Amino acid sequence: MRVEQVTLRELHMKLVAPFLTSMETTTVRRVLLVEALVDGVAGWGECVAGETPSYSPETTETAWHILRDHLWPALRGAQIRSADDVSDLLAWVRGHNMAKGGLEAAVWDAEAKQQGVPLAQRLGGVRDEIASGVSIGIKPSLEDLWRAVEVELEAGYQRVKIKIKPGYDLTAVEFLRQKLPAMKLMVDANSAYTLADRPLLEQLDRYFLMMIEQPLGWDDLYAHVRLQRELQTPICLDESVHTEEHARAAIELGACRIINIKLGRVGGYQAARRIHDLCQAAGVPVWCGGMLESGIGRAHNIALSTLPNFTLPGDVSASKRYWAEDVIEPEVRVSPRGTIRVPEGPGIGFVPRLDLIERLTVRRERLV
Ligand code: OSB
Ligand code: MG
Repeated sequence: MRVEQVTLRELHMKLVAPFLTSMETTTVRRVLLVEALVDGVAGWGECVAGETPSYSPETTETAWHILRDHLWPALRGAQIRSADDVSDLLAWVRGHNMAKGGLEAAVWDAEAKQQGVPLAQRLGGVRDEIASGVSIGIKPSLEDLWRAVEVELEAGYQRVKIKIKPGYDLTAVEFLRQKLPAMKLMVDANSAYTLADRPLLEQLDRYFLMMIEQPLGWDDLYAHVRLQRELQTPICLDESVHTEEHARAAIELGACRIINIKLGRVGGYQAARRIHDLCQAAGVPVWCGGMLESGIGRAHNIALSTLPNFTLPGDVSASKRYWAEDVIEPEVRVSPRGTIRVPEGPGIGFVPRLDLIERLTVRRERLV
């Protein structure tokens, strides 16, 4: 196989509602799509880097630069046996996992399309539907939060994750627990706390949360080890796990009991699958996180979530929660049981809407 050309596109996509975390508010996503032409077959990937470097050091802007000036030159002209070879060719670049992940994913889609099989099957997936949960941003009031939770439970979602930050944590959790004592509930702090907040974090233990996601420093495994020792509730790491080595360290040191896997954060399917396998062997369940993706990234998240150790509902939810119109056909839909059917068509199994993609594109570059 040879990757003949790559087209980068930046799309501006307005969310149906602003998304608030402990770090920032996102209103318009700068979506970076990667189209790879592999032996005449087009595959699509999405680089999930954010508009600002608040979640990870990468942004849409840095990813574009790294893709064009460093990753593509490393792949150009190379003869590869399979999409699994791509990450090795890109490994000399330190970090920039989201840029790598977008490019690698496009080649995986193209390869599965060439073979005429669903990407999920090519990856070793074992499910024909995945369990879907939602991530609910920080709301201006508890009443607004409750309204948002009600809507999602009504729609059938299997678990609710709420974003928390100092001053919007215990009260929000206690409020929801009083309303629904048995709801599958978890919180995500996006690194908003430090070990000095231990008394407060220990109080969260009273609410039977499924897990507390990334409470402490984005790159601080050791602080999480110390916190997990004191907590009954499992810690789930997101930001702190960028590589298989981090995952191994986190598990062996006891920094977490659950890992959120994001294709972008770990640099693509090769790393994601290795982390998945490592966690499975260690008895650590994983789930698939989200990055406010367009339909292209969402489709890849569905494929990834079919692997056997993705045993917890992820943050992969319906297109309409994010977009008035999504860039794939059909859009991602969620059943009343809170599940998403894995498509049976080749590759990602959703068709890119080229007309809409064209309309939303603000920047395009063809790399040959
Ligand atoms: O921490 O999981 C996160 C969105 C952007 C950046 C980081 C995170 C999130 C989410 C939303 O929680 C997940 C989604 O619905 O796509
Ligand atoms: Mg998170």
